Amino acid sequence: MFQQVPTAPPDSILGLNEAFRADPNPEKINLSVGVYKDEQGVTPVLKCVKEAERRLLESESTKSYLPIDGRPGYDKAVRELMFGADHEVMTAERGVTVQTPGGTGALRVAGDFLADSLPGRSLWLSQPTWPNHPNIFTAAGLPLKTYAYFDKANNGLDFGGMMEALKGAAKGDVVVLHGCCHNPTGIDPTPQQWKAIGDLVQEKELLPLLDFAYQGFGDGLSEDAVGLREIARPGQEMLICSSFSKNFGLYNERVGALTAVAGTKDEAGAVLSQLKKVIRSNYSNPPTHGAAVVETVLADAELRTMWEEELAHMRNRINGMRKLLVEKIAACGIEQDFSFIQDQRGMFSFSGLNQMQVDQLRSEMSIYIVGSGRINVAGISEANVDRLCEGIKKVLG
Ligand code: PLP
Ligand code: TYF
Repeated sequence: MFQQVPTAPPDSILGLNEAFRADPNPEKINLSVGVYKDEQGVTPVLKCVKEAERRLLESESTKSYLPIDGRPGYDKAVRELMFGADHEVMTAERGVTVQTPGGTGALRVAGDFLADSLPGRSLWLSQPTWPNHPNIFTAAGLPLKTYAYFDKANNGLDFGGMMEALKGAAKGDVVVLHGCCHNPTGIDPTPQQWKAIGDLVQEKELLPLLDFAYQGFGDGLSEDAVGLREIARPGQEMLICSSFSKNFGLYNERVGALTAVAGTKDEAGAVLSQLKKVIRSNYSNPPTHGAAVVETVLADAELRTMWEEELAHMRNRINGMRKLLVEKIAACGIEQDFSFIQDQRGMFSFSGLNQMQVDQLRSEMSIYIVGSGRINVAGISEANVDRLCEGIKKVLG
């Protein structure tokens, strides 16, 4: 029977890692998959995580199942981290959270919930977006539409085009917004633009779904939540998909969460019951370890301070590499203006390089970036930046 099964194409981003590994060039540079790397090119385990794991290993007394919605302490800590303890969503108790395997798990549970409980709506994705978004929501059976996002001419946000497209959304349609550090462009709305997005969502009665995978990687934990807090007006409904893969470096532990904010506490309870129904028929209940680590760190003053410092270090290193790259590009005699890289935020930068130039970087220099021209800035270091600039100069011709 299996002879009828064709080979599926590899993941457009993760597939590049395999090609990189197979490349024998000792000077190869991997700027593809969005994983943080330190100055030495290593993706470290955070010290706060190691310490939380040490404590957990000592105190763990059972491996029994978690509840379907995960660890209650974790779920509450996730909401507090996003909104702050005093926010109206918290005091009105209109938010419910389920622990999920990664941000990807949160997106899929959200997709299944929408297909089951609120059918018939279109889901709007930014153009471009993370390539797994269309995969996940198509698998959940949702009809997809796109809104303009990237202004190629100015390497900025096409805010006019975005608002124009979303004005065409029907009441009840779902709008996927990247909470911060947009993947792949690195371009986020300003606080004023977030306000206008909040107004539009409210006026048109749209359902915002925030993908929040990089809190703390842009400008800071609360700075990166300005969009989320602007959207979360009194009574406004929303969905938020959190990931702790990047900001806790817990990639392979699969730690995420889906938070649903309803109009009232009772409505939130009904939504929670539906989310649990979706989870039961999917993976039954989540794994505990990574979420226990996050919960432990967030609840302990000493570990939390340690985490915030380690997160700030990752953020500052990335933003420092943005500055260095822009300076080095100018210094090596490239005339084209790349200063926009410094204004982008998060792990990624849309470099403006086209597919042909990306292919040439790979074949002639063993420099790996995503076909869209997306560079993982977190993969740049003092040790490889000169060779990267040499490559960019070469492919620009
Ligand atoms: N959403 C965006 C925008 C991402 O970049 C990622 C990256 O992996 C995810 C979701 C998924 O996160 P996770 O690795 O926790 O599943
Ligand atoms: O965009 C990235 O590089 C990260 C990692 O299917 C990733 O979000 C990439 C592709 C994928 C899962 C995670």
